[in-house]
Amino acid sequence: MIVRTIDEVLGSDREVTAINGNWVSRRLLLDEDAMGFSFHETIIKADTETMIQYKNHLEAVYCVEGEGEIETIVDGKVYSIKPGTMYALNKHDKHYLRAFHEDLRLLCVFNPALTGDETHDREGSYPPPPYKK
Ligand code: 9YT
Repeated sequence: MIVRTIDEVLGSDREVTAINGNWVSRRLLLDEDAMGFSFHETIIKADTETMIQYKNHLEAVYCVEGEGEIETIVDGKVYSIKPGTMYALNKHDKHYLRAFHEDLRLLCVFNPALTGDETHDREGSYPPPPYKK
């Protein structure tokens, strides 16, 4: 059994901030926890826009606080995000993530699991997971 609180993650090496400061990710479950996925609470800072495309991962996101939107870049479709909204990037969808005038608080699951300190590269992606024997 793994039991962990957000207070244990805050300020630890499981709390990762985007290079541009747009988000902070508190990684409650990581690859080393051997669940087959990672599980994070992510705060998207108010009044920010972030381009994301997870080429090597699938991600599902559930909003618990704040309001914003995603825009899929291939077709310009805009989807509003508010508490109770879930979106799944099942096609490695390239998108903009925008938080409106308050922080967005999101719960995120990644498959494969993140290993710990990943931050977005210039394409808004994370590197592939390390090869495992
Ligand atoms: C929703 C999203 O992808 N935000 C960027 C950070 C990511 N969720 C993470 O690493 O927790």
